[in-house]
Amino acid sequence: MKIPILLIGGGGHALSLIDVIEATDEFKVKGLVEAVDSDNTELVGYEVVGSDNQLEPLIQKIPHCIIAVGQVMSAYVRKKLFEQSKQTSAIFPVIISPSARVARTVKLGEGVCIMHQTVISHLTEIGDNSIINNKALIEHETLIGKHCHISTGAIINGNVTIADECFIGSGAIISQGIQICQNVVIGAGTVVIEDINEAGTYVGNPARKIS
Ligand code: JB3
Repeated sequence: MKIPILLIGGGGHALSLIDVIEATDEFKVKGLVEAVDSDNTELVGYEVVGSDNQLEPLIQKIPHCIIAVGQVMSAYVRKKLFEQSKQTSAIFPVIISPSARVARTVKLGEGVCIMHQTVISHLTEIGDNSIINNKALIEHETLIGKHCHISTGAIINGNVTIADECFIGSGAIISQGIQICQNVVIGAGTVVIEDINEAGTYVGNPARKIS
């Protein structure tokens, strides 16, 4: 029997996540939890069953949940919702698309979502509440922190370290062995060939800091 799961958030990322969940044999979407000021009532056939101020009673009824708010410029909302839910009896399962390839030794934190057609090689570790979005490639022995989003089609080569709360944009390339510190945003298509030791936003080939 499929496990009912609560999605916290009901926008674009929730749509991507719903498609991954619908493809699994493990989980079925039971409902969405929206922001207090949202007037959304449903999303592609799934009901909004409440808002953040009803999180605790909702989680008592449906303990498995996943943060379905995405992140681009900041991990703030995803991290806040994850930590708020963790103070209840919430269970954050790992969700893996059946079309993803995840090597046997990969370690995945709570609430990690591995989306369609991603490839994750041996001895890689991914921290709690991180998103590995559709078609991303993460090579061997890479360490990715908590609350990160590796966006669609990004390429992370071997032995890379990415600290907590980073965003790696679509199609970005991170060369082998690179280290990226906490709170870094890498724009779409950026090529990173040197370590990044200062929080901020980086774009271009080679990557340069713009803010
Ligand atoms: O790049 C890709 C493939 N996806 C992006 C994703 C990773 O991030 C997507 O294109 C968006 O840029 C973004 O998706 P997200 O976060 O779903 O954004 P948006 O479509 O704007 O929807 C935000 C949803 O989160 C809305 O339903 C908001 O009401 C909800 N939301 C915002 N703050 C919240 C909160 N929901 C709850 N429960 N609590 C909040 O505090």
